[in-house]
Amino acid sequence: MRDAGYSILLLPGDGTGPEVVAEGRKILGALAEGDTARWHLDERPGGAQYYLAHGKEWEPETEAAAHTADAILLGAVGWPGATLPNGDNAGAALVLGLRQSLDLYANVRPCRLYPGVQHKISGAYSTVWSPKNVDMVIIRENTEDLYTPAHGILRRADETEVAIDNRIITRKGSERVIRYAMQLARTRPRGAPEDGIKRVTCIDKSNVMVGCRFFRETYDRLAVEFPEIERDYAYVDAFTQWLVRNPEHFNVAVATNLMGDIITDLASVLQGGMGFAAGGNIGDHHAMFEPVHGSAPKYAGQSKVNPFATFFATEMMLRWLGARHGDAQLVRQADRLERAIASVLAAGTARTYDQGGTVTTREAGDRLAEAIRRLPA
Ligand code: GGG
Repeated sequence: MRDAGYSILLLPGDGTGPEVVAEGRKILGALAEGDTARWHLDERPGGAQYYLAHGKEWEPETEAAAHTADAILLGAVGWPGATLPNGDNAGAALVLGLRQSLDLYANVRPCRLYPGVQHKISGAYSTVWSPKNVDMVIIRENTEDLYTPAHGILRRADETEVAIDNRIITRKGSERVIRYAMQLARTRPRGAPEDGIKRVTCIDKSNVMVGCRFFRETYDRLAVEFPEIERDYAYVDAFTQWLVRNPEHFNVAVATNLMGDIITDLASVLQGGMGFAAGGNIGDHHAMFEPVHGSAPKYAGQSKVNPFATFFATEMMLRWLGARHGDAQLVRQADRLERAIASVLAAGTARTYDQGGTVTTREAGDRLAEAIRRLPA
């Protein structure tokens, strides 16, 4: 452990972001009780609403703090009407900007249905989607593809005539995210729910696009280094139906950036909705954790949205920090947080509106904090 504890930067962002990050903060506080203080929190504003008020997305000191923090917990960004002069959404510096400047190349999105959570297909468990058969991690490449700023527009006589986004797929970007997926599959003891096999599915559109063909060739070349991992392939269009029909087949899946973004939103339906979907943006030296959902402006200020995605993001953050620094106590705290989350979800005592409940964001945080205190540090 670091002598001064780990520095965790909180970037609540916009809309409902500050509401869910406040609950994440509450949970970190409950974990720290009875344990020596292992982290210190540095919370700073920024995002689209900050841009509307101050003419900039964040202060230079906030960006600098992101580069020196041991880990970052982000809320959400985006606000209607907050647009930069170049047409980009204000607030993107905190998400897309940090993914690039900190080189957070693997976007890790677990998709697991916990007992007590209703998936969003029918509102009732079926034999197809149950906690037994939804337990996968989708890895999304996070720095290239259609997200690189290799784009432009052609304007003639004040009319936009053409808009072009170039899709960039590099050897380095593909290799490192595929290797990340293979290494993760090695560490997942249960493998795929269907058969326990440690399987990595390469998701692409290699029957049409050269970038995807290159991505799949890279997958095949690297797979040789991981003989214990079963190779598996899915064209992205077919994957969308298999994901819903046979989620138990999937253990770890790896995809390019935009496809990964789309399929993880779909996958979130199997885990109870976006209110449960957490993501880790991981690089070799930095990491940022976030609920996958956006700022949900229509719910802002109502203490209504589901904070569990932020709780899962917090758990991922503690686990990553613990592994990175060889800090077993931090890993135990991540385990404790996961057990507390599982117990509250199983008891059904923290259901927010999206789960058909009436519990507020704050009350859900209170219930989880109580559950944490019941478990030994
Ligand atoms: N919770 C983070 C957030 O607000 N994300 C919105 C966003 O800009 N996402 C872009 C992406 O993940 O592709």
